[in-house]
Amino acid sequence: MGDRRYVDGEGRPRPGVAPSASQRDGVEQAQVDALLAEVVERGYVIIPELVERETMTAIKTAVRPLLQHDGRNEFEGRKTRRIYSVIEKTLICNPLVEHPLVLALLDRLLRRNYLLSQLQVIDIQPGEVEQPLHHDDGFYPLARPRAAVSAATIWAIDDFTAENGATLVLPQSHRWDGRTPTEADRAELVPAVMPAGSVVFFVGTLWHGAGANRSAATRMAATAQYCEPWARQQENYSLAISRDRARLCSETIQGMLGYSMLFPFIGFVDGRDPRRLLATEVQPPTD
Ligand SMILES: O=C(O)CCC(=O)C(=O)O
Repeated sequence: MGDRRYVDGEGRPRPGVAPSASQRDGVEQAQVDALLAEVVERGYVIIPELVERETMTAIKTAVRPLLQHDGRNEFEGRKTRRIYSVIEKTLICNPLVEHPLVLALLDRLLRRNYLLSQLQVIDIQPGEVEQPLHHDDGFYPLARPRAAVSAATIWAIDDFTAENGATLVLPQSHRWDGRTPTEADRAELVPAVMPAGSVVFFVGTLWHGAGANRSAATRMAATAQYCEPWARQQENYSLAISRDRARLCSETIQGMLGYSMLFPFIGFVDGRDPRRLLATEVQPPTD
C-alpha cells in the first residue's frame, strides 16, 4: 500500500504526490482541496455551520446528564466536565465522528484504516482558566518537525466566543521543531470563534488549548481525535467499548474503534481481520 499522505513534515504538500479522489459520497473535491490548503498553510481550518444547530441542541440534551465530574488536574480543567468512553454511553455523537467532509480530509492526511484515538464531550464551566497549550500528538516520542500522527475536530455544540472559552489555536505552529510556545507567541493565539454546528479541524502537530471561560454560561464541545493506524489510540477502545456496543455502530466507526487492520500485520486477531468478531461469535481455538 502506498503512502497516501501528501503533507510533509513542515506542513507543505509533498511534491509529486497528488491527492487521491475521495470516495466519500456527496463531498466536493474542490471543497476538500480548499480546506486542505488552509490546513497545510495554517495547521487548522474552521468549517462554519457544518451541521444544524438543532442537531447540537439534541446532542446537548442527551449528554448533559452524563457530565458529572469536574476535571482532576490543570489539563482536564478543574472547572471543566468531560465525558470519556462516549460511544459506550451514547451513540448521539457518532454522526460527528464520521461526518463525510471530516472523513474526506482525514482520507488525505492519514493512512487508510486510520483509527479513532479519542472522543470526548467537553463542557467548560464559567470561571475556568485557560488550558495549558499543547499539541495532540505530543505524547508520541517522535522528533519534530514531522508529519502529524493524528488530526482532530472540535465541534461547537454551543456558540464558541472569545469570552466563553473558544479553542485557542496558534497558526502555523504545526511546522515548528521541538520548541514550545513563548510569551511572544501567545500574541498570535486565535480563538476559534464559530457558531454552534461548526467545527475546527486541525493536525496533531498544531499548538492549541481551550480558552478561559469568562462568560456566565457553559461552553460545550465534542472532540474526536483520529490517529494513524500504526499508532496506539489514547482511549483503549478494545476495553472501553463492548463488542455489543460496537455492533451498533457503522462499519466506518467499527473500523476506527479497532475492527480493522493495517495490512498485513497490525491489528489482527487470531491471524485474521478483527471485523469477523462482529459478524459472528467466533469460538477460540481448542488447541
Ligand atoms: O476544549 C477545547 O477547546 C480544547 C480541548 C483540548 O484541546 C484538549 O482537551 O485536548
